[in-house]
Amino acid sequence: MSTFTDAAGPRGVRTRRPTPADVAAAAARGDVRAWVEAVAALTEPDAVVWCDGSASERARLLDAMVGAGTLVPLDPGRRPGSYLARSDPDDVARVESRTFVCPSRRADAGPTNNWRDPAEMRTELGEAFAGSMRGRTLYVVPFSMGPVGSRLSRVGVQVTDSPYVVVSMAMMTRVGTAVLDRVAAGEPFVPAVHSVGAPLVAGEDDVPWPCNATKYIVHFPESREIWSYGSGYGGNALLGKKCFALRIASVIGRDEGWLAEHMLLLRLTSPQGRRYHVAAAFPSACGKTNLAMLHPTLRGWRVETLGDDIAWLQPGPDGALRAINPEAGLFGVAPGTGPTTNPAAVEMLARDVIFANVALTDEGDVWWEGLTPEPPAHLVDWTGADWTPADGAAGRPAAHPNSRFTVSATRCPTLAADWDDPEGVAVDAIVLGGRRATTVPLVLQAESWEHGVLMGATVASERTAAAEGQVGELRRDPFAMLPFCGYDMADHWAHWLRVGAALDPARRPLVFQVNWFRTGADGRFLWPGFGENARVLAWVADQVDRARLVRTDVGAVPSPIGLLPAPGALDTAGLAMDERALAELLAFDPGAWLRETERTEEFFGQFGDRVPGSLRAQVSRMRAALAASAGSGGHGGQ
Ligand code: GTP
Ligand code: SPV
Ligand code: MN
Repeated sequence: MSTFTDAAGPRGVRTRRPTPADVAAAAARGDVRAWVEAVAALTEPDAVVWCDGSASERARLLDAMVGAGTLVPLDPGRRPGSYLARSDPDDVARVESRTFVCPSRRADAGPTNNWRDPAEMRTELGEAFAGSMRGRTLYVVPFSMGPVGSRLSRVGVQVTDSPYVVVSMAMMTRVGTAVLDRVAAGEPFVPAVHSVGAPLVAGEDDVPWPCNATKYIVHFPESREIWSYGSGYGGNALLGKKCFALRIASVIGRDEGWLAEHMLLLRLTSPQGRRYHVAAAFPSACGKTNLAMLHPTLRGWRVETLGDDIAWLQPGPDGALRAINPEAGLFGVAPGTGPTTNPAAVEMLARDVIFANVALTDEGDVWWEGLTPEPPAHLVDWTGADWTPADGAAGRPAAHPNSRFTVSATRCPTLAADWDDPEGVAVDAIVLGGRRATTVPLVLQAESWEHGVLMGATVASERTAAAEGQVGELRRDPFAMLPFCGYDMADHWAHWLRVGAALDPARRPLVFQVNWFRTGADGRFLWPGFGENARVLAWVADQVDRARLVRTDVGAVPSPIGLLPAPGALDTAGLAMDERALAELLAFDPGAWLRETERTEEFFGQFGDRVPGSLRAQVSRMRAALAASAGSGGHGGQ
């Protein structure tokens, strides 16, 4: 970490404050130093510090944050090297309503993104960022998404006035000066400007979690720029994650022939030692981290973690779809994480973790709903107030529903030894899913790549606490990318079709849809989930084998909505479930699916003629098949 310049220098020389356009011009020249100076002249920090991601830098920043009250150190005996951050109660999740995608033409953002004219947005940003870092330090954080130097990786530089963001970025990405060397050698970088938007007036005390009621999370996909203002939390502020690795990278991938997706990445090994790589897309807080760290209940099967939130997938020279996890850490949902649901995560969180918005125990440890069956008798809740189980009974959770942990991937006990292989892994199966109380069966296989793209395009899910909005409301979330695609969603489907066409048909991944969240008449989940999800993965692996090897046994039966497990093909031995519940999980209702296809056509309507013709044709075909099936009165499935 080094202080090489004071913003007062350039400020004194300049005749006018640079605009965001001036800042962008410096970045476009590939001149990191000039870009940083321009940002500093715009935001007027007290000092500029270049970060290197070192342990000493981390220690210094952590100490300073403890001093400032931003972090509460946890008991070193119970939770070594770990801290709790309590954010401002108005800064607890992604703000989709303030997330903007600003290509020059509105149509290129598509109907599901908030678009603003880029010139107008730059004017607004110029006003917001003017002097926004006064009284603070501007940190320069050079980072790589993916192993440094891999042909699948891309680099960025984030400037931020939040030490919390610096420490988090060093866990979530590969921060280091090697990135600056690559930029100096001509590699393009994604410039990411972040300010919490809380300038300090001289002599005034800081607050533990500075932020601003007005927020901007802005992307300029054409110049690959990110500007984030007003929030210090998660994907709003750790700009390598959703802003770069999904919104900007999806656009880079569109232009270069690859995919940046909201997907976990895992390796499944069968009792026979056969290996399968699975990439799975579920919306926020719908089970990616849990599946990525799965502890299989099926004997002899093993899951290794490669990534838990984002995958970059690229057709390889071998005709396979090769994938890497561009991140280096996990920013995972705390509530619901416990010894029975995710034992590996509990082990992962034993040390060196930064928790945000969980509860604090009287012993200086952390707690959240689901960590233990019974809550402790007394806690300090995520807002800093006293809490007892009576508060929980009254509907006031001790941990915020979107409370999270930040931890380095190397702390993950199920991490694959070769998780940072620069060549990535060849994906055998793509799994898509969401939270659906009704309609969608436990598992379904696509008949073709095109059908798989239709499945992805029509994913719907009940909203979670990961973003602002009404929890539980059903919304379309194509490929779990609704809040994360940096261009028109229908173009994204067309791009998926193109990428599939570029693959060797013999190596192209099979596509599946899953739903762990179907409920019975009593409103309870029909499927036990978690470790038992291995049964579904084992069927997926079996189907991959049937497609790739010469195997004649029947694993699936066709239906109007796709391939369902053949009777007996899904291993349910030892599952404490009655036959009726199992049948209900795998059944489909032609009437409900007919309504689903009508809603799909309605949904497609907003994208006009950008929807690929082959997807529309498939919906029509499915409709006809469903009408015939409904007419014959037959219920599908087992
Ligand atoms: P983001 O980090 O927001 O992208 O979320 P994620 O998809 O990684 O979600 P995560 O794995 O953290 O799961 C979020 C919530 O879903 C937790 O409260 C889990 O307990 C719950 N969950 C995960 N898997 C299952 C499952 O198989 N069944 C049920 N019923 N709940 C699950
Ligand atoms: C999500 O909301 O999908 C997350 C958390 O993974 S955040 O990084 O805050 O977007
Ligand atoms: Mn996510």
